[in-house]
Amino acid sequence: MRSVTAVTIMALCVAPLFAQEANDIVIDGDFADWEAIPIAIEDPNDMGPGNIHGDYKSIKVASTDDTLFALETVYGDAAPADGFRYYYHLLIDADSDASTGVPNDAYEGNPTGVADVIGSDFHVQIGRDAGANDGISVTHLESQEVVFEDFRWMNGGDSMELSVDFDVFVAPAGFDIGAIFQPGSTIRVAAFQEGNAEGWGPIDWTEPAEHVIGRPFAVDLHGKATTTWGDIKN
Ligand SMILES: [Ca+2]
Ligand SMILES: [Ca+2]
Ligand SMILES: [Ca+2]
Ligand SMILES: [Ca+2]
Repeated sequence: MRSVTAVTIMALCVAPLFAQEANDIVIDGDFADWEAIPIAIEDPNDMGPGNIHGDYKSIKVASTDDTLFALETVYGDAAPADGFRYYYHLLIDADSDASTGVPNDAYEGNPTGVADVIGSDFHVQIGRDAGANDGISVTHLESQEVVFEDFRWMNGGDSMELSVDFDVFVAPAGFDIGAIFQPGSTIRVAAFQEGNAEGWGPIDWTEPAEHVIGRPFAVDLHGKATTTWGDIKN
């Protein structure tokens, strides 16, 4: 005959492995809050040995209905204070439409090598010059208008985390692409880093990933069933 304690222990053993949701992310330089969020973009160690700090390794993306979060990771130290300039750009295809915005198959007249081209409507830049901030900004790309500055971000080791409210992503007059960043709508995200660690040499481009605004992500119940964080909360 089972005791109440035994039943309780059994219940604990089959308890779901809870994933973090974007609501739990804090921009504090501690990246433990990202552990359960899957990598959206992986990029190879494809820069020269002098530019490991500007060499993208992976990107995670998360969102609530009103805020975008990202964790950008490189092969060296993210945004280091080493005397060089680094410009990490998260590209946002806000309408998931390659025919609007600026395509990322070419940059300043040169092919980028990106295979799955997006039409970036905005970018979210972390700019660094000798360890000082040099443009922590959201830019509307077709107009080149900076629409927001000084969003929250923190770096530490190989990573940096950031958050930007969706309501700052406003296209200037004449560049309207309709309703964007609605809960449940799909955006595409990619990235590039340009800097002078190797004399404004190779630029690191990544392939894109899709992200659904505010979507709860799958939680694996020890392989027995799959549910979502949203289901669990209900
Ligand atoms: Ca954090
Ligand atoms: Ca890379
Ligand atoms: Ca677009
Ligand atoms: Ca790359």
